[in-house]
Amino acid sequence: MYFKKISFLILCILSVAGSAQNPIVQTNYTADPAPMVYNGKVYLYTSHDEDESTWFTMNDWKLYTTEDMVNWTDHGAVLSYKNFSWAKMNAWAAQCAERNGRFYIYVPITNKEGQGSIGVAVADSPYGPFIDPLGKPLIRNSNADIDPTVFIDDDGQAYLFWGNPECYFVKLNEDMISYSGEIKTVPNTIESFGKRLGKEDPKRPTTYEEGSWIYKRNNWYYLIFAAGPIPEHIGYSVSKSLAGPWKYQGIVMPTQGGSFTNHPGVIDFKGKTYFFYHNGALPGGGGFTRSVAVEELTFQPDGKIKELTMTEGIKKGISVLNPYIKTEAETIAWSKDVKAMQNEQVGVFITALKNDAFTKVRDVDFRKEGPSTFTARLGTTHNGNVTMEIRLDSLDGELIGTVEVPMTGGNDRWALVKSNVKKVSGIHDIYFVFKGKASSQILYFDYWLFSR
Ligand code: FUB
Repeated sequence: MYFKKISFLILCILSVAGSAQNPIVQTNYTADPAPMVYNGKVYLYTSHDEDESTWFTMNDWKLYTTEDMVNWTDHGAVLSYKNFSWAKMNAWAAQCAERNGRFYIYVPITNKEGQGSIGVAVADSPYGPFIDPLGKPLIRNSNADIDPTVFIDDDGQAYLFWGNPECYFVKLNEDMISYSGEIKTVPNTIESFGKRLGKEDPKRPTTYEEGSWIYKRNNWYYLIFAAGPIPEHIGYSVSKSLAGPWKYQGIVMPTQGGSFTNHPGVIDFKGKTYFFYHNGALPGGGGFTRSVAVEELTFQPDGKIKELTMTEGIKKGISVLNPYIKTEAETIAWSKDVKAMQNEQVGVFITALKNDAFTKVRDVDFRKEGPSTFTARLGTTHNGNVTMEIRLDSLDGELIGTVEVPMTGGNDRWALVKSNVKKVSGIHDIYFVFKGKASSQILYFDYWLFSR
C-alpha cells in the first residue's frame, strides 16, 4: 500500500511537470471511460464530474478522440440527461456502440420518480446529435440499473450488461433499442466474482461492485468490473459463453489513484490492447472530481491479464500529426491551467486561465521543408501584452514564433491572426505557452495551422 501511495505521488509530480500523458484530459474532470474504435479512430465517451463537485454532480457525457493515443481532441458534451424527457438527474457511466452506421449510446439516469434507469439514444454520427427514440427508459428493472455496457458478438447478437450490486444481462434486438427474453442475473457467487474481503455485507458477498465491461479475445469473454470493497479496484472473470458460467480470475488494477471508484474500458486498436480507467490525479481531483487515464493492457500466454498499476501513461504515439491542416486548439497531449469550453460561435475552444498556462501537442511532423507562417483563431478581453509563444520540445525550448493576441472583447468574437515562424523541420512536440498579466482568462484559442 505504501509503495502504491508513493508511486501515485510520483505520478502527480510528473503530471505537474508536464512530462506525463495521464490523465489524458486535463481541461475538465472526466470519469467512467467508454472507448469505441470506429474507422481508425478511438472515440472515448466519458461521464463528466462538474468542477468542485462534492457529490456525483454529473450532467452530461463528453467525447474525446485520438488517432495516435497521445493527442486527444475534445468534442465537448455530446449528450445530457436533459435530452431525455423522463430524466431527473445523474449522467453516469455510459457506453456507445456502432451498428450498421448508426451509433447507440446506453446511459444510466435517475428518472423523475428518483429510480435508477437505463436509456438509449441514437445518432447517425459518433459525434451526435443523439436522440432518445423511446421517450422512456429502455431498462427499468431495479434500483441497481446503472453502468450499462454494450457488446455485439461476432454472430451479430448484441448484449447489455449492467448493475450494482447485481450484474444483470439481456439480449438486445437488432434495432438496438429494444430487448427480448428475460433479464438474467450473473450468479453473485464466489466462483463468478471472487470472495470479498473486509466487513461482511450480505448484499455484496463477492468482489463484484459495478461498472462491468465485456471484452472478447481468442474466443474467451472477459467480464471486467469495478470491484469492492470500497475504495474500488478492478477485477475480472472469464467465460466461454456470455450466458456464463463466469470464473473469477483476479485483479486487473489494484486500488490506487485517490478516487474511491474506478471504472474499466478496454479496446483493441492498431495491434495493441488499451485499458482505460479513472482516478483523482488532477489538481483538485478526488472521488467526485475524477480523471480518465489509459495504459496498454497485456496478456500472459494462457490468456490471463497481466496486472497493471497506474502510470504516467502511453510513452510513444502511434502516428504523427500533420501541422499543415487545421488542428483544433483542444487537440492536446498535455496542458496546464487551461480550460476547455464550448459556445455557439466556434464549438469547443480553450481558455488560458493564467500567465504561463500551456498546451502541448506531440509528434508534430514539419517534414523536410518546414513552414514559414502560422495562423491561429484566437482572442482576448485584455488590451495589449497578451501573447502566445510557440516553442519546440519543452516549455522553455526553442521559440519559433510569438503571436500577438488582439483584443476581440469576448469568446463570442474571434480574430484570425497570421505570424511568421522560424524554419523548422522534422518531428517535434509543440508547446503553446500563453502569456499575459491579467489574473484570469488570459486568452481563448480555437484552432491553428502552419503553412509554407
Ligand atoms: O460516475 C458515477 C458512478 O461512479 C458510476 O456509474 C460508477 O461506475 C462509478 O464510477
